[in-house]
Amino acid sequence: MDEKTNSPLLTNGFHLVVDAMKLNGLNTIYGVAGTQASGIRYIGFRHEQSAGNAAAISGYLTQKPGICLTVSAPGFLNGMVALANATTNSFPMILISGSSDRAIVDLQQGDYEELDQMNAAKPYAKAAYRVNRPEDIGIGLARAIRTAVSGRPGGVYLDLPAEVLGAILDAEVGAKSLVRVVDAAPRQLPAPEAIARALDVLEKAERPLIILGKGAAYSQAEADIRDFIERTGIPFLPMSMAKGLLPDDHPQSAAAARSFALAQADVVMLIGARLNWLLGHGKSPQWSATAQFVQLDIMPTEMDSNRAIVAPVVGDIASSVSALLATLEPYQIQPGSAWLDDLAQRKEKNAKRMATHLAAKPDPMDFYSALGAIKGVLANKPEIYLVNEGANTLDIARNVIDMHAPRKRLDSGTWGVMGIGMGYAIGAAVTSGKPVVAIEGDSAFGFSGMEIETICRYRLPVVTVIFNNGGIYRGDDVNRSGGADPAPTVLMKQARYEKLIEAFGGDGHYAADPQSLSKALAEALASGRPALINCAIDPRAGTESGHIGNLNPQSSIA
Ligand code: ADP
Ligand code: TPW
Ligand code: MG
Repeated sequence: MDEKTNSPLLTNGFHLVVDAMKLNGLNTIYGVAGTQASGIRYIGFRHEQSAGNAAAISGYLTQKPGICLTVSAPGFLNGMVALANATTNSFPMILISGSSDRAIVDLQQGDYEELDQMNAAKPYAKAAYRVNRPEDIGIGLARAIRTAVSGRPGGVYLDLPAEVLGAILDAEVGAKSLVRVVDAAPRQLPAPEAIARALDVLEKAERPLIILGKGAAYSQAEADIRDFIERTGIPFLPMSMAKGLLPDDHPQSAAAARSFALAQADVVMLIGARLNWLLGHGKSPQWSATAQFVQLDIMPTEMDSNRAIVAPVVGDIASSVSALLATLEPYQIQPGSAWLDDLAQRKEKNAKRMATHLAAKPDPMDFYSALGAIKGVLANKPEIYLVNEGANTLDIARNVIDMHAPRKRLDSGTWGVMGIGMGYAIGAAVTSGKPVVAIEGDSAFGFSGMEIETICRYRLPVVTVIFNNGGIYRGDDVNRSGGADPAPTVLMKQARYEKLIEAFGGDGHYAADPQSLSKALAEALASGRPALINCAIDPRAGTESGHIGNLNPQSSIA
């Protein structure tokens, strides 16, 4: 009640959404054309896809769903790419979109921004819900939060019709309708027999190998994971976003002997990593046909998805690893010494090859010489986030740049998608307040490049390094179709990308050799200001599709 007028205090649907968010510890909205509300930080983007990507990565980093808010139809669809990508990568996020009058939408009578959004979202989201009454906003958001973070995390769509958002109701009634979610992602304990089975299999292994995936990184169980790896002595391989879970220079890392380790391992333990295309589906020739697989995952149906799993451990990774540790004592797990020697030899050989690549000083720079410079600058800065997308720029940076802390490497992920760059960089900077370096292929950058303005507007400590090789994969292809147009994969090599950020008051740099690149990056990081380094890379240096040229469609006719 308002004491002066003796009439009830009122609220509306939008404010209820905000209050429901705050009640659940969600304090940031990423979106385009937002409405202000006290106590909520609103980050306004130039495109919904980047807003959605920022929300998704904040979900990955914090274990709380990132919130993206869009307008209906086109704004919703722009955000959907990010929601689908979040679901594919198991990142918790909620896309909230306003929607038009359903009476008109459902009869397709042509409303402003008409689209049947909920049904459009369903196939690409973990779940899609609609709130049809303002008093259901609280329960609707609670349901969205729980769905996003429990079990395998993912993207949830929450449809809010304009009339619900605009509805007026008694503030007290509204407040009472809100729901605080208790234990949104409950622990899921593995069965004791599953733990014993896994340890039995590991005990019999001669050449065991542990693969760490981004599910392991998400679960924030790195202390126990490290303990388990060190106590068993089993070599490990991190998937790209699991780099840094244990430092890349850990003596048990088999990363420098990756192909050898996959092909030779006789028992493989997957911790929060799927046997998808990124692991050759677990099949030969990449893997031994007789290797046995142990898998830790929260999703029961992930087991046997590509290859038989002899010891499935279904549970959350923190609980599962902790149970493994608690039960480890009587087991004699000991990788064979021949295995460790073989791996060490391979590592040394490959490390020498890498050192030669990095030491070469080609002019113009190739990917290795540029990345060598960046590696040097980042070596003692474990707190820095590294965002990475492109083809060669992605594949080679993943191998060259060591990570020393968990959840610092954010990249194209399960889809190998382009366009996450600036959104992830902004999400990481906003969530953590820490500096971000985004290493971007010149093509990859273009997908979210306008968000450079967002970075400057919010004065975020993001340094974007563009690997400008003048194209997609390479910059030297020629047009073979007969016309005067450039080849389809060619981009403007002479483009002065650094001028883009200068237009918005950020610092632009151009680097054509490793020394200038090191200097520019060190300066940019020291300043804490938004910066962009246009890095000249030899257009002849890359290969088609980077390291996955073998996945391109093959045809016997040219
Ligand atoms: P990568 O790409 O790094 O190999 P994936 O995204 O393929 O990793 O696999 C991540 C896996 O981790 C998914 O199968 C997902 O179900 C699982 N996962 C995510 N969070 C957890 C968790 N907290 N506990 C257990 N498993 C999890
Ligand atoms: C949404 C296909 C894969 S890699 C790539 C594209 C367009 C760009 C590679 O060029 P870049 O890197 O970034 O300059 P480099 O170092 O090799 O020159 N659309 C989407 N996602 C993907 N993956 C593509 C297209 C693709
Ligand atoms: Mg390129």
